[in-house]
Amino acid sequence: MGKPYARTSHTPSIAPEAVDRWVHEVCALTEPDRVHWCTGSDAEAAELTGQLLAKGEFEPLNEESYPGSYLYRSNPNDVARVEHLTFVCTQSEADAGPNNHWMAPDDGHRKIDALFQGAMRGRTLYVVPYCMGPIDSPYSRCGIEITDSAYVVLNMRIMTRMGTPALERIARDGTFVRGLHSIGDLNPDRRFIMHFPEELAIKSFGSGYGGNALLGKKCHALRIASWQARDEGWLAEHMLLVAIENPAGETHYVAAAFPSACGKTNLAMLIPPGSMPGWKVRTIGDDIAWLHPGADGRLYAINPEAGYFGVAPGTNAKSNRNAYESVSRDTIFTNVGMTADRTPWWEGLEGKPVSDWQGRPYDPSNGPAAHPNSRFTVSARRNPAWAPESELATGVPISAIIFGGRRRTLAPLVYEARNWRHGVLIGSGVASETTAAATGAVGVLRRDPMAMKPFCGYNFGDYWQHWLSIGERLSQPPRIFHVNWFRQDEGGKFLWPGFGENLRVLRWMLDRVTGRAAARETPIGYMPAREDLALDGLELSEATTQALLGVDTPAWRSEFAHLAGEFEQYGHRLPEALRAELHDAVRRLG
Ligand code: GTP
Ligand code: SPV
Ligand code: MN
Repeated sequence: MGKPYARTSHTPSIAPEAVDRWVHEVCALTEPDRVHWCTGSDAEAAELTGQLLAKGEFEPLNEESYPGSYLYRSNPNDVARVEHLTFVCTQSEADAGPNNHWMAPDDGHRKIDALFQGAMRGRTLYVVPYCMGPIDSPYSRCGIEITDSAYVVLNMRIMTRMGTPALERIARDGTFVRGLHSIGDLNPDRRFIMHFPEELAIKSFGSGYGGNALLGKKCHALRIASWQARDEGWLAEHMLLVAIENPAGETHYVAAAFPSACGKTNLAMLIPPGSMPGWKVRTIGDDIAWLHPGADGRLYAINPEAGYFGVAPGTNAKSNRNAYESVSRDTIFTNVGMTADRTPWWEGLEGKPVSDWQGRPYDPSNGPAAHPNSRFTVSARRNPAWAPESELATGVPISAIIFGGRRRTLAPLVYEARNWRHGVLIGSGVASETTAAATGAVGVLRRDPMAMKPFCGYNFGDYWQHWLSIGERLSQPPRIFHVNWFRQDEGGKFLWPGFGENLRVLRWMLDRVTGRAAARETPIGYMPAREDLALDGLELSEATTQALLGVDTPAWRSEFAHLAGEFEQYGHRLPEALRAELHDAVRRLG
């Protein structure tokens, strides 16, 4: 039985009554043994770490080479986002749209509250106040996550501005997003991730994995925030944010939306290639951007996060030195392997694993040592290329928006939209091969508009309309581009070297922004000719360059026919202007 509402001596005096009342309601429902209000202090983190070590949930790593770092192994059935169990619960089903799984709010609450009933018996309930964005930014938004997982608390402490300053801001704002989370019994049959955007509420049960459990991230900063952004006139996007400085000292800010595990972290931390001396790249964000039209007609962006929850496999000193150096201390590793001297290990590193991500002795016949979606959690401040602009309350002005996907064929290395409206069409047409970031088959091509298919908290038709209206408010809109680093030959070999070399493509984009680079007009948009891209030293064959920079007209015709078919499911919610834009795009193919 629940206890009646009463502030206790453990309630921080700054906690607004609405917060305290909600904590009591949740206690009555979940019946925890203890309640802990998180302050975000070092001592608190040390204590939680000690508890996880004592229970064997954290494996200590080599204290000399990886100080302050731990390995966490999740339940093998709980290693990725679960899109089929993720719901948007709005009064009207059409508001969630065909792009979301929908449940009526009453049904959603009933279903998941039944699971929460008594779920925290014997456990500690943690109250985790957090702020998405710099504490003093008018663009930031706060939330409180209630969870029974100390692992979640420690991750939230790295990924957000967590603790007392956030609770103070909540008291000032008078509003916050309510996120309720329990790892439950990790039974996939009792696992749901539910969103109630009309109530600014999230309820997540039965998973401890990143996007399902760190509620500030995809649940709040994308699904709930995209809904708020539509109402308030801004955009919440699945985008990295990066500062690029040319040898003349000019800095441009670029935002890029790629689907999960398609290269955002890598691009955000790019190391300029030897062929581009004097260029500097600094990271503002690697996953989420909140974009606001500014008084000067430009688009301004903040990164709501404070850390990286990055894909481990493939990360090494050559592919992504900044990430590799970031994770050398104070890092939580989830589902990677380990070497004999307790060094975290994943595919793409030298050395030899002795245990795999499930803690078994490593045996190649069991598959990779690290789970393909194994991750590191680390503070953004650990990144040698961390940009101080990350703390700017006003955000940074965006010069270019890039969309991209993982496509073996069709999409060329780069093309540029004719204007904002055409850019919205290009974004809505993003398609990509599925990755290990979500459960289900890998390598299947699917439409992933603006890389937001799993994350848009409302109907895509309304969302595209919102994108079009944001464009109308910008007198100096960013230019919009599309890239594909993942073209392959018949043998499955990547045609483009990628990683640091991608800066060659970004350089062309920024030269387009400043009017310094030429382009040719093609039926799909503006493209560089071979000589417009600095390709020196790459030794790409003529055939490879042609494949990377060519437009296969018949294939694009069928691509657009397919897109037109998909648009139809949005019915009258599809903006007329987008239908007209697609019509023009088809006409240009002849
Ligand atoms: P999420 O955190 O899931 O949103 O992923 P992300 O978009 O940040 O992807 P990330 O940068 O972690 O890259 C995912 C995988 O793509 C890694 O295995 C990288 O090594 C690989 N990758 C990244 N950039 C490139 C590139 O330019 N070329 C190729 N071939 N692979 C790349
Ligand atoms: C993604 O899947 O896009 C991620 C990891 O960035 S998660 O936090 O699980 O969403
Ligand atoms: Mn992501």
